[in-house]
Amino acid sequence: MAAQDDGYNLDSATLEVLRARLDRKNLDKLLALRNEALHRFVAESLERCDPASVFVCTDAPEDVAYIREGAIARGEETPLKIPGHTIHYDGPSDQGRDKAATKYLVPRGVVFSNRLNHTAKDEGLVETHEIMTGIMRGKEAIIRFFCLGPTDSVFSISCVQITDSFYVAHSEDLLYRRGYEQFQRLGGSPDFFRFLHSAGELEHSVSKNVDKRAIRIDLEENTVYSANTQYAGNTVGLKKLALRLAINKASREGWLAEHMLLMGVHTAQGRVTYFSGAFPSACGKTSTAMLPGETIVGDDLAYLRQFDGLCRAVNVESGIFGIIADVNAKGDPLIWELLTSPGEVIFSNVLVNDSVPYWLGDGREPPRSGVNFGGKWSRDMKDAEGKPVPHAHKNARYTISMSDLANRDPETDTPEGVPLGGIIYGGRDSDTCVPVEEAFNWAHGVITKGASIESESTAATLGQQGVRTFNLMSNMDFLSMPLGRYIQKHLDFGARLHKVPLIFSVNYFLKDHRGEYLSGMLDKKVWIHWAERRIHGEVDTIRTPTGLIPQYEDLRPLFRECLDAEFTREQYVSLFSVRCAKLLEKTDRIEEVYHGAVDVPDLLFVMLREQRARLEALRAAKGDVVSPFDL
Ligand code: SPV
Ligand code: MN
Repeated sequence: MAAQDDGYNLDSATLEVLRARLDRKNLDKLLALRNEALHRFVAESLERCDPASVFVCTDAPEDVAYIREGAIARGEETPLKIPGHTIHYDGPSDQGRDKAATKYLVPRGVVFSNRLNHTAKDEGLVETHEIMTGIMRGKEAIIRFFCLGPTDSVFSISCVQITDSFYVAHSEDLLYRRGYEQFQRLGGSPDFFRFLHSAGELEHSVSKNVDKRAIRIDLEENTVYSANTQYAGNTVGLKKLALRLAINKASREGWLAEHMLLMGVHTAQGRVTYFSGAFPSACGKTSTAMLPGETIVGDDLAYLRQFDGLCRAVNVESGIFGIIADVNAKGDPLIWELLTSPGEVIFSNVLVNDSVPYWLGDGREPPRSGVNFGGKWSRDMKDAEGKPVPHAHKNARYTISMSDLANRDPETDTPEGVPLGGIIYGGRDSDTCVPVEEAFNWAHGVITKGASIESESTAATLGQQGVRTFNLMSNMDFLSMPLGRYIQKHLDFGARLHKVPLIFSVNYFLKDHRGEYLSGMLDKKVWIHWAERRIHGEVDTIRTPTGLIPQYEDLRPLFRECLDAEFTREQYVSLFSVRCAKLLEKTDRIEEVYHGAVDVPDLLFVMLREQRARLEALRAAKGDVVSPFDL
């Protein structure tokens, strides 16, 4: 051990590496954190990746400015016309989360779900180390510290990110709470998350060696490695990579780490009720959190804990990495305002012409030509099948800090979080589930709502689109334990609460026989206000085989109040009819998913069997599709 003047002991080999790799100023910033586990991780990473220089970023504004400017100086971002706006491009094969390249490193002998992509840890680590060896040569490595959840809170998780991408480090600054100070509070504890990322060799500013793309998760070491990719879902460690570590940590500690929005729903009388909501990517999560008249706490990730028998939740993040397609002045006025005013915004993978960004569904005529993630684009371009090439990618995004939002909830940074009144589970479903339905109770909600989500696939992950995909709690892509065990954790969590949040399913995507949507963009406001009234016991319900649905006479005034719109009995019937045949097919599919999976609670099979029996009875009595007036 090498004793230093201030009494902090660090082994001399580690100290030597750090001294050789960092200049005095950066070394001081790093050593001031007095954390042996951190210093070892940094030293090992730098030795392996071999960057030309290292920058340690504290919470100081001048350090953060260095990163922001570095992204532009290195061509990872280019300024746009509006001050503060920049554009970043990911490569053509780097436009979404890469599920195939993402694997858990599982020690031999450990039982892991075969639905989750994994590989043997010893071999996987060797491969990862090989890929990482020398990967930062000639580049500058950035070391940044963040806090997941509010700082100085029981929810806080400290994180260190090492990356050679100024774009990644800049995005993280908009998306997460700075955590250098929080790291000091750790008092040397090794209980923090570690992320090592390299975009690898770049060609025209995008990752070149895509065949060597690897995202590897080591749950034992709370460490994630990510190489040869730039897309934020694969690289911003704090986002989906941290979620995988957090799900594992939460399950050991008795709380929940969820892919959920968090919002305050406000009544005209001034009452505020908090909801969380889990939706697969691109299914209306951000636009629910950003509903006009309500307040946003977060749009993507939430931690839930119990305090004195009540459920409280926080936003893990402090910014939004949102899908930009279909954001326009009419449907998302608040986001539109932000994306068209001065302030810090990173656009990714949109079309740029004359320093102005354009995206799909922005309500504007696209220019004749420009540059997008594929390079030069022009209106007359056709793909291999002769179809016009769209001007931007469907999964193009914007990155903003929530501090700029006028509708940001005042409790967003409260260390004890907000009390949760309701949880909504949604998916993209054109023909099966009603727009809103309450579960009979917590366990019924966990099993038949959260654990039964299906969604027609979208552009947020690489692969075919429009395929109905099972997505447990919309967390399927991020699960770090067998499905059954994760469900049991939810059941246990509710069992410890004196007052459980009510659970609802929602579906914004029902279509008629012509393929037209049956509900309007903002109807979600009515569904959530109905749920709010249920939480306060102010409206009654109609019982169906799958849950409790609204009565027509309660929805009609809500449409008037929330949207100043008429809601006819015909609309009600088309939206809220019980589609027995479709629901039976869904019940079969869900049961099939869990068949043979490890550790699935018996209760799940019992509840699905009971649901099937109720649906069959209704179908036998009243037919395949039953009007809510006939229930
Ligand atoms: C999602 O796809 O759910 C996102 C964006 O929130 S990503 O970072 O890609 O996960
Ligand atoms: Mn998400």
